[in-house]
Amino acid sequence: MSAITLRRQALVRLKSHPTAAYWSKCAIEALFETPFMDLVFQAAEINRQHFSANQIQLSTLLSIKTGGCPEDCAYCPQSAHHATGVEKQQIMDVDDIVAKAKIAKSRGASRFCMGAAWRGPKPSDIEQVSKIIAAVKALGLETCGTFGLLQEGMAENLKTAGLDYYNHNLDTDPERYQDIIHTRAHEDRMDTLGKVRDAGLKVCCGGIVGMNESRAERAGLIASLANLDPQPESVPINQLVKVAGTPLADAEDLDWTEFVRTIAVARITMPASFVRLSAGRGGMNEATQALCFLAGANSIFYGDQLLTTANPEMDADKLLMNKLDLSPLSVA
Ligand code: SAM
Ligand code: DTB
Ligand code: SF4
Repeated sequence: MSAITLRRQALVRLKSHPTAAYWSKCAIEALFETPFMDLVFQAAEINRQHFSANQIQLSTLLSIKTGGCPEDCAYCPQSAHHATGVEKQQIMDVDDIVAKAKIAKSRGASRFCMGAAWRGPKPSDIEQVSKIIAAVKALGLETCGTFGLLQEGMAENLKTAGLDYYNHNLDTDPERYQDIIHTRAHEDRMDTLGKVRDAGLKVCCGGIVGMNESRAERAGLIASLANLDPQPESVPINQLVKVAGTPLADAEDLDWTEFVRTIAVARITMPASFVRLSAGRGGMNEATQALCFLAGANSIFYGDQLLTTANPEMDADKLLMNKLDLSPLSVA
């Protein structure tokens, strides 16, 4: 049996000592409906019980293999199914990646996250990324990889190479998964998350909001994350970056209060996890970001570029952190 499972199943299998409460979609919807000020206050209180409220973790992201992905994720500019103008590239050279990682470290990032536009890596890709991971790890950075679905043994290979975290998002409400992605199933993601846990890697697992989902569906996404047992160490909450050519290019804007609510609900339901205010910060003003930090977000992507789209400039983030007296969390 895999070491990660949905909490409902865990309660059946491990009745004697469940590790945390099972979160029903209904209970999470009720949290979403809490008056805004009460919700943010509750989330801020929980945040302070587990974390320093004045520190945030900084991760820098790099796309090490861009474009031409065979998957058809409706949100993604790197899918070969969508005409977005993102060109297919080969995997970057180790030296070029290490150069980027050195810059990230010198600017204050504690983790370097490497993404690849694959359905999943081939054995030869694992050999190549293992060299990359070892070289980045040797710089004294935490390492994170997001390479898609993993086959048997691959998570162990990544762990041996020096990988700390594996990012693999559940992305949307399981009940809606097939409306957003047709080339794989929610269960395929769960299978890889199990392999990642079994190999002893830390789990980074979150999702995207602003994809025309209902509030109930946002609650369904948070439930699917909060009921992972154990809960993920890191939970990226992405606001959809709308990219021309993708099926979601014209998605309805999500009101900023609803985004802050989503952060607060993630913090309350996953009290000990880092909650990352991830993609979408480019479209958010400073005050909204500050409210997200108050509501429990304690990590950001720090760098001018996400994978293929823009992120706030590092200097603008430094300025914001100064204004809010937030200091970067260093590697333990
Ligand atoms: N191919 C791998 C996979 O899908 O797991 C790794 C790379 S993929 C780009 C990593 C994550 O980026 C996705 O799971 C999704 O959450 C996020 N993402 C992709 N496009 C996005 C967009 N337009 N806006 C926000 N997040 C996005
Ligand atoms: C995550 O949850 N968000 C990041 C990271 N994990 C890999 C990716 C955001 C991608 C945004 C669209 C782009 O730049 O291509
Ligand atoms: Fe491929 Fe990942 Fe983009 Fe989906 S999200 S199209 S799997 S790169």
